[in-house]
Order: sequence, then structure tokens, then C-alpha cells
Amino acid sequence: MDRKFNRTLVTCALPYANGPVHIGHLAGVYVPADIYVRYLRMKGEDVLFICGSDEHGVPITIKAKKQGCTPQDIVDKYHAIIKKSFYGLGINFDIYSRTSSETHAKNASAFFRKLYDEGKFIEKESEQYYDEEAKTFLADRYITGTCPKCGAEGAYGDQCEKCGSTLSPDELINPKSALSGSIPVKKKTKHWYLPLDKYEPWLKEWILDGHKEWRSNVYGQCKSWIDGGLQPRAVSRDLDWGVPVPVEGAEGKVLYVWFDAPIGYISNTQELLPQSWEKWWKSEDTKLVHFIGKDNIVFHCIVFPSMLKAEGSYILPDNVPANEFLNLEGDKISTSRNWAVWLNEYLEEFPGQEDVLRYVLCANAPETKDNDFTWKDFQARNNSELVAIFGNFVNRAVVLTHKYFGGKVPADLRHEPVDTEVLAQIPEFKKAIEENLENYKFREALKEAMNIARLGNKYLTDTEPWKVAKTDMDRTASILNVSLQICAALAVAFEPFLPFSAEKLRKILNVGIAAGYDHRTGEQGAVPTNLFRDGEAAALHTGAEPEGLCLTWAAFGQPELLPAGHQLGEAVLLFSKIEDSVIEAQVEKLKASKAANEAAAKAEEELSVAPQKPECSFEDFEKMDIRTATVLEAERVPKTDKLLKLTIDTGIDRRTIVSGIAEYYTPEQMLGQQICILANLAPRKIRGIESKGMILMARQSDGKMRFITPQEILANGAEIG
Ligand code: B3M
Ligand code: ZN
Repeated sequence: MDRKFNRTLVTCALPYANGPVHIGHLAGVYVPADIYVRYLRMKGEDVLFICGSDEHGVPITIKAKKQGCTPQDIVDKYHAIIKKSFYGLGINFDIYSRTSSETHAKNASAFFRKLYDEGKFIEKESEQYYDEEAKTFLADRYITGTCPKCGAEGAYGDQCEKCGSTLSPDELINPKSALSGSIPVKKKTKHWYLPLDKYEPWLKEWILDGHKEWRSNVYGQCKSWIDGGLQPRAVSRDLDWGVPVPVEGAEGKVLYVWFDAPIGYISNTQELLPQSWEKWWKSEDTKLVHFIGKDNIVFHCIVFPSMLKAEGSYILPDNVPANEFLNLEGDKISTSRNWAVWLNEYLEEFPGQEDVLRYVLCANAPETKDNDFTWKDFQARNNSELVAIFGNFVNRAVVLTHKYFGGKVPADLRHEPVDTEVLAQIPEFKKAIEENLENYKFREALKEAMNIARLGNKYLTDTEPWKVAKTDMDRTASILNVSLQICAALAVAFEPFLPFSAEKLRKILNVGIAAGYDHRTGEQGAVPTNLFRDGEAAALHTGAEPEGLCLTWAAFGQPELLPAGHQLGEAVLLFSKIEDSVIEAQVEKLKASKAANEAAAKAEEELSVAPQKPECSFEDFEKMDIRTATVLEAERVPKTDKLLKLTIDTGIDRRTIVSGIAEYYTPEQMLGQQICILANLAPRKIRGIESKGMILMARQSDGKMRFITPQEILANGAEIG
């Protein structure tokens, strides 16, 4: 660890709790972060690993509306799914909390209030779209219209999903409210803004001069934001889901989700360590690292640091290793199109194969450019790397030891130069792993760890102990001793990357592992019990003393980790082959979900149900006089396609109603039909004919219309209501 730091605080982007986590999230953020944390823990460093669900924001309210439930229902459901699946993959956060927690509401509110009281915000009135029917301001996502860039219908106020352009609501052609379908009007509203422009000189110095070591994609994005000139950013919204703005007169306003979410990192630390959280956030000797995806760079490098700077008592991130995106089978991963491999489903469909996914996602991590996940590659990496190299090597070494030496590590009786050469490479690989991990180069680090397995596999193939055993048991003993030392090195090296397999390997070798740090006691050298599969505050170590022979990161690299005579455990396979049929089934599943999704989208386009209209009072309803009536005569209104002139017996009188149903019914079809009418609608002249009342029709969103008729024939004039 750098001299100036005494502990490391690692945060991962808080996933939105409106869907499960997929492989894109994992490869970009969570797998590398977990590797980093496990590595530091192995080295005995003091680390805290913080995450939680991001439960605010407009997409969550939209999803709730679509599903006819509350936003809280949505976040409760997905928070549970996400949390379980993270721990299922061995991503062992010290805490996985949520931004709907009470601690967070208090903390985010206090943070805002402090900045407000100190005059760090500017207050501004602006004109925002307002839905007069629904009586609410409209978030960008709640406004739809024609895309000014590509002409697609149904573009959102913040983005067109057809052409991917970022939009502002003002740019939409024919804007409509997604809530009521009405045309929104502009209305004045007050909001608070963080004047990012004021922080520009400081950001220049802090990032552009001070953090040249940041990844080039991260540094480059920051530079282009800063060079482009920063604008004040609104930190509040007119919305009823979120942390209320703690200012008088701010009713109906909440903190903008990107204001409250990063404060969630702090809130979750407070929740976990109510006494000592400040040590993690307010001491200069804490190294803060944010793991995020590339779409979050501006928020973590510019907005959140400016918030922290404005507040004044917090440390700033030392690094923000953001990854690029992972695609799936050549296509952009999309939650809404269901084009993804979902972690919760993977864990169910590939039990015991958590590490295969960790391996593939790290080996293929989109660190410097976007990358592609394919099921074929997944299979190939498992079968020809994990099984054929790593697993095969370990299995041969252990099985032969059981066969020739009763499962006890044989003494190194006839050491030869090749053995020295092989063992001498391990410390070099270790150094390369460390350097890469410390520089956030996880793919390279994994490659170096795998090179240890390659080294062992090649050594065994070259030395052929199964042949040597026929003539020379002393030499066989040496070869197996050296091989088992390499196995022991692997059991340490892979703990950060493949914790489930490393644990399995340690059982095979009958060893434990020591390192780690107990936050409660401050003790070092406790056994890290960080393989909690259904995890709750998982990585808070137990403090239990390791039993028996224990490997450590510190000893990894030394030539003799296992003493002669050490009894091995049972030989079991570390990895198993994945058959073609399994891969084909996954590819089929993806294809099916794509097809189903396209069909659903089409159906939705054709059959989307009109949104509910704003509430009306009982008095409003009572004003309407709805009755049964019968059609006595029907004829087309000349020179129109749509209109029929109907003579109706209403039970009260005979009257004429002109109705736009000619596209759906011929005059003959209408004759004698019993229908329902709104009798007291003010008379209107249509094409010169006075129409008194309206025929009630059901209209599907594809335009199809049918009149409403009572279940059985009733007397005309029967009141409906
Ligand atoms: N909820 C993740 C996303 O953009 C977003 C991160 C918040 S981190 C404070 O998918
Ligand atoms: Zn467009």
C-alpha cells in the first residue's frame, strides 16, 4: 500500500433496484472490485467494501406505474434479488444496504441542508413541462414525442431509444404527457443547483494535473467535460419518490437521484459502522476507490467530488477505475429488450459454477474497450483453460501423490535444475499479479495467475512422473513435491479471482488460509471467512484462529509451502467440462427471449392501453345521464366515411345522434341494436345535423371500436350508473 494510506475504502456503483443484475454490470464493476478487495484482504490490509441498491429515480416510478404497484414494491423485489445474487457469486460486500433506508434519508437530507445553509447552491426558477390533467410536473422520461433527430415516434424527453440521441424535452416534436396523454404546458418551478462552473478551476487542478495516472478513458472523459465548460446542475426534482428536499416551501420536491445515490455510499458505511464510519470517510490516510461503469464517470469524477468538496469534511477518491461496456453475442446488453444474461438465473442454472462466470468475465473484462461475451467463448474458456490446464494439472498431481505416496507430500529427494527453474518463476508471477492488481489491470493479473497453472501443467507433462515412477521413486517424489508446491501457490493466487475453487483446492490440499483483518477487533491474521454464500455483512471476519497448516499471501512465492509428510485431502475435480448442449440451450434461450420481446414490443405498440385519466369526483360522474336506448333508423351521412346518422328511442324521446362508427358498422348492422348513450351531452351540430347525445363505444388502442350493449335487452331509458 502506498505510504500515505492506512486503509482502503472500496465502493461499487449502487445498482438501480428496477431489475436484476446482469453480466455487463458484473464485468464492468462488481467482479473487478471484489477481486481487488479480496486481494487487499489477503495482504492483511484494512479494507471496507460498500454497496447497496439505488432505489430512487424516475425509471423506478415508471416501472411501478406500468405494473400497477408502488415504487416501494418494485425496489423491495429487486433489492432482494440483487443482494442474494451478489453474495451468491461471492461478491462479499461488508454491507449491501439501500437508499430507501432511514439512515440514508437522514444523511442525504442533512448533507443537502448543510450545503443549503452555507449558501453553496443557487436557487433558480425555470419553466418545466407540466401536465394540467394529472396536475404534476413531468420528469423528462414522462414526456414523449417525435424525435427531432430521426423522426421516430415515442422518443423520451431525455433520450430517443431508436437512434440513441440524448435529448432534452424542449427538443421533442409534439410533446405529450405519458401520464395522461395530454399536451403538457410550461410552468414555472424552483430548483436548487450546484454551480459546477465554480468548481472548474479546482477540478482542473485536482484531476487534470493531479490524477494523470487515472485510466485513459476516465481521464479523457473528465477532460472533455471540463474543457467543454461546466454548467450549474439541478440537484432537486419535482417528483414524489425520493428524499424530500429539506427546505420550507419545497413540498412535492425531492433530491435528484444522482445527488442522493452517491451519498448512499456514506450512509451505508454509517449503517455498518455507526461509531467509526468517519475514520473511513474523513481521514486523509484512507484511500477511496470507486468502481463504476463508464456511463457513471461524470457523476463520480466531477459531480460527487464537487459535492464533497462543497461540504468540506470528506476525502476525495484516489481512483475511479471505470470499465467500458460488455456486449452480449455481438449486441448491446439491454434490460428493456431482455438481451442479457441475468446473474440470478445463471446461479440457478449453473450451480457450483460461480467461478466459471467470474473467470470469463475477468478474462474478458472490458477494461480498455468494449468487449463481447459469447456462450461459445464461455465454454471454450472453461473447457480449454480451467478444465484442461488448471484442473487437469491439480488433479494429476494430487491423484499421483495418492497413488504413489499414500496422499502424503513426498520429500524432495532428487532435486534437479528444472525444478529450481520452475519454482523460481512463481515469485515473478506473484510480482506481476500484484503490480497489475494494484494498477487495476485485472485481466492481466488473471493471466499471470493462470500462467502459474500453465507452468505446473507443462512441468508435469514434461517430467512425466507416471513413467518415471516405474524406475525411479526418488525422482518421482521430487517431481510431485514440486508440483504440489505449485498447487499450493495456486490455492493462494486464485483466492481473489476464483474464491470458490481456491477454497476447494485448499480442501484438496488440506490447508487453510490466513490473512484478513477484523474490523471489530483490529486483529490481523484471522481466517477470512469471506465465502459466505448467502451472505449478510459477509466479510466481517470471525476472528477465529486458523487451524492446521495455513497458507498466506506473504508466503506465496516461497518454494516450500507444503512440508514433506503433510497429508492431502481427497482428490476431487476442481472444474467440469461444459457440454455443447448446455451452451446451445443458453443460446436458444437468448434467441427465444429476443423473439418474445420483439413480439411483446410489437403487441404493445399496437395495443398499449391508454393511461388512466386524472381522478374525477363522484359529483362529476353523477352529472352524466347514461341510459339504454335502441337504434330505430340508421343511414350514412353523405360525403363522409366515418359518420352514421342514427334515430334513437331513448325511452324519453326519439332523437338523432350522429356517431363516428361507420368504419366499424354498416347502417344495417346498427338497426334494432340496443346501445348505451350519454343522454345529456350538450347538443352539437355535426355536418349540419343536430346531434343530441353520444353513443358509448369501447375503443382499443389500435383504433378498433365496438358499441356497448347491456347483457340482456332492457327497457329503453334504463339509467346506468
Ligand atoms: N444507479 C447505476 C447505473 O447508472 C447507478 C449508480 C449510482 S452510484 C452512486 O446503472
Ligand atoms: Zn431518434
